[in-house]
Amino acid sequence: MSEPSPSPRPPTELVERLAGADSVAVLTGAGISAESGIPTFRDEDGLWQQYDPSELATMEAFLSQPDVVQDWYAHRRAILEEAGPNDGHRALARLEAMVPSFTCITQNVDNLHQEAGTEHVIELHGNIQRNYCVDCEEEASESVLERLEEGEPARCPDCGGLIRPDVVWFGEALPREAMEAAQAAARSADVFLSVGTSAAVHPAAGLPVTARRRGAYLAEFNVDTTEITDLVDEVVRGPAGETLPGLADALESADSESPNPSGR
Ligand code: BV8
Repeated sequence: MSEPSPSPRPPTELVERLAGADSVAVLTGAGISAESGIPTFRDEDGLWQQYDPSELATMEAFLSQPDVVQDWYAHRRAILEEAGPNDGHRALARLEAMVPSFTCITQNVDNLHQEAGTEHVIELHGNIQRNYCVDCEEEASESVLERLEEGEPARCPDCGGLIRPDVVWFGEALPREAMEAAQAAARSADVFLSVGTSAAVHPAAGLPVTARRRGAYLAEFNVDTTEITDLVDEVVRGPAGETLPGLADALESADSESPNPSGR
């Protein structure tokens, strides 16, 4: 069997910065899950090309057509059942073990960082695997959702309220604790990586800006330019499933060559 091709080597400046970093923060978006087969939002084949976000990812849309919105999230959970973390998610879990303080701030709702083994994950936009009743806020089990009669929305068995996914819709505030923890991580980061995000959605997109303003070395891992490309110190162009393993490999060899390897 042929050897896997070596991951592309990242720029040395970024590796040196990481090797000397106490605190590293990463903001991830849908792009890191693209190689797991999960559609992004704004790419040509993305979710928003087929659906209008205001039609499905707002409370107004949910209240006006709850069964349609519930079906859309059930469809996305079904895609997730076939998907698993990719080499990009796994590389971030490796990075976490090699730096003293590591925070993975994700806009994704797919749980793949946790499945890849990353321990310190901040979910800014919630998690599609969790659902709850809009009235009594009781967490809803999978079986409640399965009872989705054709055209009838799933309802809470206790109070009859509508069941919604535990994600942040447009116009909804992000979970306060998550946002405060993410801002603290951005403010204290020596190195901040923006991975697989178009940086189009706020307030998450403000985190790399905060980090850079507070002196972090800011690198962007993406296949394309984004709203913050002009701002970053370094662009690592390519699919995260290839560029992040290359970064983890390079940091690992830098650590093994240095007299006092970083890490916990
Ligand atoms: C709020 C739902 C206030 C969950 C989502 C300031 C300025 C401008 C606008 C606003 C602002 N403040 C608020 C707004 C309004 C709005 C907003 O930002 N609108 C934008 C569109 C203009 N923000 C909000 O409404 C937020 N709420 O601010 O509330 C408030 C305060 C108090 C009280 C009440 C209210 C809520 C934002 C969250 C919305 N929810 N999704 C779900 O169904 O999933 S947004 C959606 O976009 C996802 O959460 C996603 O995470 C997020 C960001 O998208 P990306 O992850 O970046 O994905 P995208 O497809 O855009 O890009 C993919 C990238 O990957 C691309 O760059 C591509 O090149 C790259 N890529 C592809 N393949 C790869 C790759 N990179 C590497 N490797 C690859 N293989």
